[in-house]
Amino acid sequence: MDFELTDEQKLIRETAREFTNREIVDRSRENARNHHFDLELVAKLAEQGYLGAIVPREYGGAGLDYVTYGLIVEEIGRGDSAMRTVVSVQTSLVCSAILRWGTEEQKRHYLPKLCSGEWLGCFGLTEPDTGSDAANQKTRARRTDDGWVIHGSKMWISMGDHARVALIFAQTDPELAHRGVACFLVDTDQPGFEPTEIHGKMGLHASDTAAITLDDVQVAEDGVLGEVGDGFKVAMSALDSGRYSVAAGCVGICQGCVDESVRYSTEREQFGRPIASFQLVQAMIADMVVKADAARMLVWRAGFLKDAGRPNTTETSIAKLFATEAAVECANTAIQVHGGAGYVDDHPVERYFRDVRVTTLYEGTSQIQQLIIGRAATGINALVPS
Ligand code: COS
Repeated sequence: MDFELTDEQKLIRETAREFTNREIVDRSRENARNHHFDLELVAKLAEQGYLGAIVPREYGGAGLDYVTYGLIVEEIGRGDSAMRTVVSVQTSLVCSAILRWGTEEQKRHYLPKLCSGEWLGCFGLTEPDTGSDAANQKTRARRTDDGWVIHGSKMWISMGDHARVALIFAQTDPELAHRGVACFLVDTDQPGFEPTEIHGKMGLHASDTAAITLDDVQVAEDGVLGEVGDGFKVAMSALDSGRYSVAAGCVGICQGCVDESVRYSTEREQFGRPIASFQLVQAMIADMVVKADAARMLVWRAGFLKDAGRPNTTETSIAKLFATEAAVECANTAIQVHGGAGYVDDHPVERYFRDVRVTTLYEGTSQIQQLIIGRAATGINALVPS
């Protein structure tokens, strides 16, 4: 399995594995039970360099490649998807967008603070009425004498309640459709920026998920990320990184399901022997092993392409589609292996099952990934009426 990985990558993976086992695994159940967004643990992630892994050192990051970043995210995803979400949003959605589209001044202003964890960031693309159809932003930005004023609302925003800086996508000219969208770096202390925590989620109880209203929030002229009109591309390119990160986290869930199921089935006895000795149980475990391996290979491929600077949007969607669906199935199967014991949170599989469900929804549903893959395969954009 480790072909192509360098010694350094293996070492970094081992360190992330030990860190996850030592710092994350034990806290994850209590944090989920208490709906606790664990800022202390976020600080430890930052200390390890996991919040800006792909950001060059000159901007305060760890300067790692995408494959290595994926290995780290897999380990954290095995430990706790709520913490993995922090890493994905901060690194892939926020830092990667600033790195790719920011001016030198913006990079120097934001990236060191985001990498050190001093500031958290959030990614405000989704709105109450704008999910898959991301170009159709209802949030409006209008020019003023010295900048912009933003009005609208955002929905399902991870870290919306704790972020110090928010990337907010808004329409500047509805006639231009996606070419009128701009991305703004919004200071969340600004009057009119109001996050509200969303309650009642199925999973990710230890994650901060918020709705945000923007009531004429002011942004200075230099608060635009990229050019006005580039906003949709900023979002799509950030999602190329975000989807990769979600996929890597889901490889971690698949692997966690394998590990927990092997452990439980070799200890648990029925009919006078460990249940792991029954062929039907082995079939379930084999199915999870195959899914974990296949998902990992797809994530690695996407990572290699990113590191080589080659186009990877389709391969990233393939990895995201496969890994998230595989993780949903693995979590379900792992509970089956555990029987009644898997139905309570004494075992991580209960949390895997609840936490994994959102991964086929956020950062582009499975159906959006299928459209992207189908478009690449056929050359036909199913979203454009023929
Ligand atoms: N990187 C950079 N630019 C990209 C891009 C990418 N990965 N993908 C598309 N673009 C650009 C295109 O090149 C095109 O540019 P031009 O205006 O110069 O032609 C523009 O963006 C529009 O692209 P496209 O025609 O592909 O857009 P569509 O509206 O057909 O499709 C989908 C867009 C459906 C793929 C998109 O809306 C999407 O991903 N939706 C899901 C949104 C999502 O994931 N939301 C969850 C957010 S949770 S954080």
